[in-house]
Amino acid sequence: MDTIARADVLVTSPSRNFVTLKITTTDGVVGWGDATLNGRELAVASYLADHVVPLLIGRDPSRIEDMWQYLFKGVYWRKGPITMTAVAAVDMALWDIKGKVAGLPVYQLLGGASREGVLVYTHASGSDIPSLLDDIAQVKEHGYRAIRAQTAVPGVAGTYGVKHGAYYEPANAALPEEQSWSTEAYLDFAPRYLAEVREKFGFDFHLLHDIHHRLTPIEAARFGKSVEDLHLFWMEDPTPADNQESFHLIRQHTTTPIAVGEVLSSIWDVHHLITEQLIDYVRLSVTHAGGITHLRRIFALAELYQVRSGSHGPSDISPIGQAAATHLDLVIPNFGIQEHMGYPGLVDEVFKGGPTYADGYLHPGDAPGLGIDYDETAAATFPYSPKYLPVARRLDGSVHDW
Ligand code: KDG
Ligand code: MG
Repeated sequence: MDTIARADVLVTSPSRNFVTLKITTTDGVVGWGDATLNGRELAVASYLADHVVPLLIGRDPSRIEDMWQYLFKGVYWRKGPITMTAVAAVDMALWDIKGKVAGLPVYQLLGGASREGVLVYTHASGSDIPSLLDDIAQVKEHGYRAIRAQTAVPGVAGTYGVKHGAYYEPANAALPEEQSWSTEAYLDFAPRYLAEVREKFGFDFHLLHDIHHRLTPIEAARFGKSVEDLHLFWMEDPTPADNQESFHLIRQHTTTPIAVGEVLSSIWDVHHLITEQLIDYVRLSVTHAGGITHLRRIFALAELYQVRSGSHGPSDISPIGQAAATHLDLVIPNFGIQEHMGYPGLVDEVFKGGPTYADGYLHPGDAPGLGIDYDETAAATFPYSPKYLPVARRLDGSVHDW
């Protein structure tokens, strides 16, 4: 019987940090899994190398569900982003191996394509309204049918979501940068710039906006109400979802659709949001939510409540995680949209292949497994470089949600 012969945890930083799990079977089949958790990369690398890799050796790589249960239930300490990212990496690598052994792309193993391609949204941003409008014009030229629009807020130094150069990279410093925040300035400015976007470009594309957990429920309700005429595809993370109940309050006031999930990692983090129909899009990622095996279960629950998928796909999820997401997106009946930020150039030197983009859609391709390769020689030339997400402080100096 083919068993797991070895597993290696690889850390590289071709412009940004990525953690990758490589599983090799006794037959020489290699599976790749993404284990990148922005700003906490080495915690997941250690969890894998010190506590998971020794458990994998000699086990049957074809028993994906059993491996998932073993790593989730078997360890006693369940859930949380570090654990669920580590479990995800093993899960992805095993799906990659299963596809390679079968000679089929992973989406075929999951039931086959339900659509021709995966609708994606990308980011447009600016330091002010004119530069945001210029960026949207450029993004539209690349064929995107869905665009997330963010602009720096006057008086708020370092507003989240704004690109510096060609890419948005929030983990930007060896120690967390301190940024500022004013809810009043944001609530005054954001609806006005989103209105200008619709005024200039019309309504024939999906417009998305990320609030990044910055509002209280009643503030989020006010925001959602104020942009109803702009027909946003969604307002993302209007308030932290630690208290799932609090979304009842937002729902009572606005029909602006709501998307939540990028910092969450298990079905238990969203089950109330889903079963009470408090959100419209669930945004957990394959990489941070236990892999294909667990995210598929979350999407299956969501389907019963007419909640669609909208997975997180920033540049801090590696191309392996993005590939895994694209396979799942192609199959599930309640797919909504997939985030697609793209990567800085050096990333292509390490990660080879993966989904292809055309005309607003991604496709995972038909190579066996996840369809992506990792160049270990190139990766070794980009050593780990500590990078942290910023911290947000209110104008009075107190810490705000990031
Ligand atoms: O690691 C944090 C980023 O992934 C996050 O800031 C990006 O909010 C984000 C998004 O929606 O992609
Ligand atoms: Mg977000």
